[in-house]
Amino acid sequence: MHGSSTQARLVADAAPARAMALAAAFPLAACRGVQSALDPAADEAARLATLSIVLFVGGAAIFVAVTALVLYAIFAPPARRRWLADRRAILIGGIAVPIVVLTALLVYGFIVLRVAHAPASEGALRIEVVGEQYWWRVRYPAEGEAEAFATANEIRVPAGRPVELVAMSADVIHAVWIPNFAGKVDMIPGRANRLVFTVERPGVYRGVCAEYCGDQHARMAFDVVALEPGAFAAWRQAQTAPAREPATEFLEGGRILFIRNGCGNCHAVRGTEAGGQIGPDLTHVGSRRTIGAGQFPNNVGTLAGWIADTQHLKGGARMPSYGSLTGADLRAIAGYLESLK
Ligand code: HEC
Ligand SMILES: [Cu+2]
Repeated sequence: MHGSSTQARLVADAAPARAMALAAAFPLAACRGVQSALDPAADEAARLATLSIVLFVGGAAIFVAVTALVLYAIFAPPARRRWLADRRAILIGGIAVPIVVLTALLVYGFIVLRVAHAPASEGALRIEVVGEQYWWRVRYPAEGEAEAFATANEIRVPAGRPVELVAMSADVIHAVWIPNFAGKVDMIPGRANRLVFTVERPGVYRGVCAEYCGDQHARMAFDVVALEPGAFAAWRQAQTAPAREPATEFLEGGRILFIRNGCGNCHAVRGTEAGGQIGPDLTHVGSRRTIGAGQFPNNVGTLAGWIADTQHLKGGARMPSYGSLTGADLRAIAGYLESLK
């Protein structure tokens, strides 16, 4: 009995300390992650993170110094703080120091940003990303042996090679932001803005739309996968291929239903008669990690749910709900799409 109550007291005593340790770790934990500007995975984001830290530390130092001076001016004995009213103190502290400090930070900022805006080097991989209400069209132009292809809501890049991301818009202003890789860049109709970065660390990251673009702006995200060069080449090769032939009668039924319900008017499935260009290319939709522009994990269940009630899951998306499809038909269409690896 005695032992357990001591133990209880020890646990109770440790609780505040543990809570404090947790509270201290929390902001640090928030810096890590798939969508964090403070956890850089590419050169450009690393430069921006360093710039942010230098500006923050500089600002904090100035804040502390000014606060100390204010407290001194209020609480020091009048005889000792008289020098504060001296003309020289004002000239140095009020004019000379701010000019030197701000000029130094400004020049440093210019140097960092000039490197960041340097044109892409020769061998950069060009990827065109088009913002649409409320999803991302992604195009890989032909390059050497590799043929051009389109995909959606997912960008894959090789690690160690410069990437030139060309940002465009099909309707209103969007902005593309992959915090772990680089800063934001606006997607403006009729313009092509560029973003250049080299990914240093393979992994899975997340990008978002960073400019309000309508009802579902908040549900306009995408997956970013950085691969080793070999794995990237294999992925690119697989994406240029036409869609897989259905392997079973059930999946063949799904393909027929896909065409019969008019899905092909908006979606392309290369290698079939579906050639629509209004919505995302679905040729290899089964190989993507998520659907609905980064909203739902990609599996037969979420695919069926998406098709049956698009407007409930993402009200305002430019795709109608297909609530009148029977369960069997939904399963077949979703199964077919899931098989398109
Ligand atoms: C009027 C055009 C239109 C029609 C018809 C249409 N869709 Fe879509 N579809 C879209 C648009 C636009 C999106 C992107 C919505 C968003 O995320 O904002 C989309 C998204 C999807 C997605 C998710 C793709 C991804 O990568 O996130 C799937 C799967 C899909 N549609 C399947 C279908 C099926 C199956 C049918 C037929 C039963 C169909 N669509 C009919 C326009 C259409
Ligand atoms: Cu947007």
